[in-house]
Amino acid sequence: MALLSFEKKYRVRGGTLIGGDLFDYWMGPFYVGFFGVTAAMFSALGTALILYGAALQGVWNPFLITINPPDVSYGLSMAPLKLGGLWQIITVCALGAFISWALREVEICRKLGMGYHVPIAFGVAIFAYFALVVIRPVLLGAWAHGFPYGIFSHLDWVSTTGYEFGNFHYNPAHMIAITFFFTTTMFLALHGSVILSASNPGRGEEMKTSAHEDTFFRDLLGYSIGPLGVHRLGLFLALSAVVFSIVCIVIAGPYWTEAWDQWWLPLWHLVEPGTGTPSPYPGPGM
Ligand code: 07D
Ligand code: 07D
Repeated sequence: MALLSFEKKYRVRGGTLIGGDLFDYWMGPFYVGFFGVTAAMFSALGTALILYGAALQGVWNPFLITINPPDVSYGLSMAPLKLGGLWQIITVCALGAFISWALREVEICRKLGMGYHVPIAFGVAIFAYFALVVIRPVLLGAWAHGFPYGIFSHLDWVSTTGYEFGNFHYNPAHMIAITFFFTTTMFLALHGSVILSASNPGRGEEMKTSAHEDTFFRDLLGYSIGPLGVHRLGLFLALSAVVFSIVCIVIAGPYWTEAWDQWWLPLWHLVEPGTGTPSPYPGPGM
């Protein structure tokens, strides 16, 4: 079915979560919906407040604009606008915009009678942001632990927070998250390349289908996960990467306050577990 007539067939009323027919229409190719309107409002307010913060800061270089969270002395209370209050309101706007966007995705899924995989996947990313700017700061007792909103300043936060725990690479959940991220890119490269190799042949050559793709991997590895399975696996790997990222940052501070390499020492019997004193006997392999 041609794309335009397809769109006509599936652009139907209904499936909204709230407000019935209100905003149940399209603007050009975009579905509006109640949550499209709230997303636009939250983004506009958040962006305006970032620009206001930039004006207060007197800096217009996009790399250097930064909206910082309040000082640790404000704990979990509201701070004055110019001393972190802006960061607090922008955080609400960001969460409002991201959640609206996810709910707009849900409405589109409902209209099309599709599964909710896309909004669920985006929901996991939103949860990572929520963990960084709400869950961890609340567990640590101050909004000051959220990250600043700036292109360079948020990199400084990642670096400083990492070094607060010595070598952050020794955080076990960070290791698992990184392994999932690396595996995701490797599997996406394998999937993308096998699809292109089969379905985008040279001029005059015949297009191959999933039978060839499956056979390639059976010849190579003895097993092919199949056309549906590879997408399940991809989604699982990508979401696991983010879930373990959430774990790695939420445990850093609320659960573990020392350098992360210390976490491993009892395991290798280099120190007496729980005492921090060197073990009288050498660990395995020493
Ligand atoms: C490609 C989809 C498109 C999205 C893009 C991002 C904005 C921000 C804001 C001027 C993959 C659009 C950016 C709207 C403009 C202002 C105030 C997604 C794609 C193109 N980071 N981060 C970037 C965000 C965190 C880290 C780039 C957001 C954590 C490191 C971009 C968030 C930690 C590096 C950016 C967020 C962290 C980056 C490219 C939210 C741990 C880089 C992002 C809301 C997760 C890289 C200069 C990208 C870079 C980079 C945005 C959170 C670490 C500016 C919106 C606190 C180490 N981050 N980031 O392509 O070049 O994502 O930085 O949580 O090296 Mg970041
Ligand atoms: C939070 C983004 C959410 C985005 C949303 C959408 C818009 C709209 C509009 C385009 C989670 C925003 C959308 C704004 C855009 C338009 C139109 C994603 C989020 C909702 N690390 N590390 C991670 C690696 C080191 C440290 C995660 C690698 C050092 C800290 C991941 C290395 C030290 C934190 C990761 C490395 C250190 C992390 C990030 C290598 C620093 C975190 C991915 C090879 C000295 C963060 C939850 C993620 C985390 C995190 C990877 C090194 C510190 C696993 C590969 C040793 C403090 N690191 N890291 O979570 O877990 O995405 O966040 O060296 O906080 Mg690390």
